[in-house]
Formats: sequence, structure tokens, C-alpha cells
Amino acid sequence: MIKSGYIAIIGRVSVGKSTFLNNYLEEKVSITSSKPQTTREQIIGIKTFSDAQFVFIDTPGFYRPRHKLGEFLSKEALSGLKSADLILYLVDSEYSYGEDYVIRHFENINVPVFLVINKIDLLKSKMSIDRIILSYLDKYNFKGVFPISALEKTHFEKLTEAIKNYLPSQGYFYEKEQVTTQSDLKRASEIIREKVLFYTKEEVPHAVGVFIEYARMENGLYVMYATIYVERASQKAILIGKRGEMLKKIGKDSRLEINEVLNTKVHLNLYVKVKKDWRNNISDLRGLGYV
Ligand SMILES: Nc1nc2c(ncn2[C@@H]2O[C@H](COP(=O)(O)OP(=O)(O)OP(=O)(O)O)[C@@H](O)[C@H]2O)c(=O)[nH]1
Ligand SMILES: [Mg+2]
Repeated sequence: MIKSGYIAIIGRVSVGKSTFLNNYLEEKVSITSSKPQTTREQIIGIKTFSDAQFVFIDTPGFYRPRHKLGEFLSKEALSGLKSADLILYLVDSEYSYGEDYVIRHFENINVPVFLVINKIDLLKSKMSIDRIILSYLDKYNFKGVFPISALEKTHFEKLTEAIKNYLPSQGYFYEKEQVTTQSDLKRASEIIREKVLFYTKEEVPHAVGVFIEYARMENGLYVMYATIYVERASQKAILIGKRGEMLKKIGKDSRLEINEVLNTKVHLNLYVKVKKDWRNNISDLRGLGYV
């Protein structure tokens, strides 16, 4: 009998939700970075087995919103909860008060929750894993506890079996080859944003929005024009860099990865534009695909 269903990946920023999704699928569908708030919208990642199909929903990390983009991120994180058959609640350290903000949302919905303790490769001993587990046990009625390392892909098998047990018996939702529902252009714009996050720091990563203005196949080459939006002229200067070197690096890394992910040769033209306060402007947010 085929089991299939939706599994929401929930947790605070930077606990490794998107890393887990990519490494579990063995396919990069959701960008990752060491900077908080990397994921900005729900990303679907699909894993099909001979007897099951897992449709994962990667979500933006929980945090308290400070602007309209932040409010959108919180809504995106929450809407993943209700439509799920199962929740994977990822954490990477002992319980702290901030986790309450996440756990509180499990109480009003009738969806089983697994506690997934990530980044155990960073822990020195089994005792530290036990300490983390213990710190959460009285906080919620978790249906299972799974220590893993998303980065090193360890202990995924037990999780796989347990997930199957919690999914309803029903047919596949997607073709078995499909790994995500994102369009090629969305994937391309996300890859560019990931490279920006990698090369920049402090306020720049959060101020960046990427939009593909034009994309067309021309003589076997995928020609793309993409704009990186920032909020201030100083951020634009950082992204362009001395003699345009920063933008060149971002462009090159992005092109190589887009080639690989879309399995086609890409000619990428990158521009940087200032759009003041776009994270608070509804029509700008809409233009960039948020809201
Ligand atoms: N050592 C270690 N690092 C990890 C592991 N999983 C993720 N990371 C790192 O943690 C950082 C955040 O990873 P992401 O996958 O982007 O985290 P996220 O939860 O999706 O973050 P947001 O989208 O911002 O909510 C990155 O630097 C990852 O390389 C792990 O198992 N071990
Ligand atoms: Mg993420």
C-alpha cells in the first residue's frame, strides 16, 4: 500500500531546515546559508520511494517580525503547519525560551510532531544529545525524537521509517521524477540570492531581493537578465565591489550552479538596483514574488 503526504519542516532560523531538505532529497531545492532568514517562502521538496511519497514543505525560520517582509515570512512559516500530515520540528540546541514561540503553534492544530535534533556532528558526546532531548520532553507530546546531522546525512533511515508510519495510505501527488514545484526562474533567482548571502554580511543579506527580468532560450543558450534589488546606495556599492569584482564573483558562481540545476547552459546578466525600503512596500514585495 502506498503512503504519501505532506511533511512540514519547522523551526527557528538557521537550525538547518533547508540543509536537511536538500541532503535528504540529495538534490538542491532550497538555498542555505549561515545567515538567518535565508528561506523566504515555502519550498516544496519531493522524495518518492517505491512504497511512499514524502512531500516536504520547507518554511522560513520562526522569528519575531520587524517589517512587512518579516510578517510575510511568519505567515509562510505558519501556513505550512495546518496543511501538513506531519511536522518535523528541527532544533539545534537545548530548549530555551525562544523555542516556546514555535512550540506554542503546535497546540492548536491536530498534527503529529517529531522532534528532530539537528547538527549532532557538533556535539562531543552522546550525553549532550541526551541533555538536549531531556530539555524538550516536558514541553510537548512529541510522537518521536530523532537526532540527526543534516550536513553529514546521518541517521536518516530511522526517520524515513517513522515518517512512513505517520502518512495516510493514498496515491502519489506528483510524478516520481519531480523534486520540487518551483519554476526554473524561481530556482535561478534563489541561487543568485544564495551567492549574495554567501559573499555579504550584516544588513546586506536581508536587504536583497532578486528578480529575473528576462529569460529566453536563444540558440541553445538560456539567456537571463536578473536584477538584484537592495535598499541603499551603500549596499549597491558593496554588491558591485571594486571594479565590479564582487558582482563578477556572484555572477560566475550563480551561472555555474544554474547551469547544473537547470541542466542547460546559461548566459547570465546581473544588475544591481536600489529600491528604497522595498521590504516594507507591498507592491515591491509583490513584484519580487512575496505576499
Ligand atoms: N555542523 C552542522 N551545520 C549544519 C547542519 N545543518 C545545517 N547546518 C548549517 O547551519 C546553517 C543554516 O542552515 P540552513 O539550512 O540555511 O538553515 P535554515 O533552518 O533553513 O535557516 P532559515 O531558512 O534562515 O530559517 C548553514 O551554515 C548550514 O551549513 C548540520 O547538521 N551540522
Ligand atoms: Mg531555510
